[in-house]
Amino acid sequence: MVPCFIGLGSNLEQPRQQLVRAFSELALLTSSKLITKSSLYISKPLGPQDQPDYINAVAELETSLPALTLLSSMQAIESEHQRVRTEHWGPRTLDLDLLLYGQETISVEQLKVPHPEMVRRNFVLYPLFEIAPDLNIPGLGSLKNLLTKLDDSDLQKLEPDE
Ligand code: A4P
Ligand code: MG
Repeated sequence: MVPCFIGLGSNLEQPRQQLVRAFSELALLTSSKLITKSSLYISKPLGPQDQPDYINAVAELETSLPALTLLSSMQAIESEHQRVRTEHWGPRTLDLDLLLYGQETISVEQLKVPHPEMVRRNFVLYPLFEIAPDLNIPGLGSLKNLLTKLDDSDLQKLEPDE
């Protein structure tokens, strides 16, 4: 089994419900086990600003699926959420990004791992740190160190009963 981390994001159609549902769908993936879920975080949109705030979170999965098969399964979950792809970095009901696949570096057309944008995104690194503080990002060093370069001023952690 390979430990993997998946970033979840939504800013349309009841984003919190989208993420809660996505966590349970990830838990049902074949040949995989959902290990941990981070808290949910409210974040300001990166990219076009004329869109609602996002809810973001990270999940840890153990899987024996090959990385590209895992990606297809994640895209199938996105489709079930009626995700319609419009503008780049535009609003979406559900976005699932494969952040890390063990300690592998993957660079094929459909899949880049570690996710190339993750180290610049506080809404990815803070939830990741919450569930895996000792993580190493292949080619980029310790998560702890990467986190010192990103502030969390526009990020708000949601407590479970909020
Ligand atoms: N792809 C390559 N590598 C990966 C990977 N590691 N994980 C390919 C997932 N997919 C990967 O993705 C386009 C293609 O990326 C896929 O076909 C896959 O083969 P997409 O999700 O269809 O396209 P997109 O969302 O328009 O672009 P992109 O670059 O994926 O957008 P991002 O990076 O996901 O950003 N602001 C806040 N606060 N929170 C957010 O979550 N998200 C975005 C979207 C913008 N602003 C945000 C947030
Ligand atoms: Mg994406």
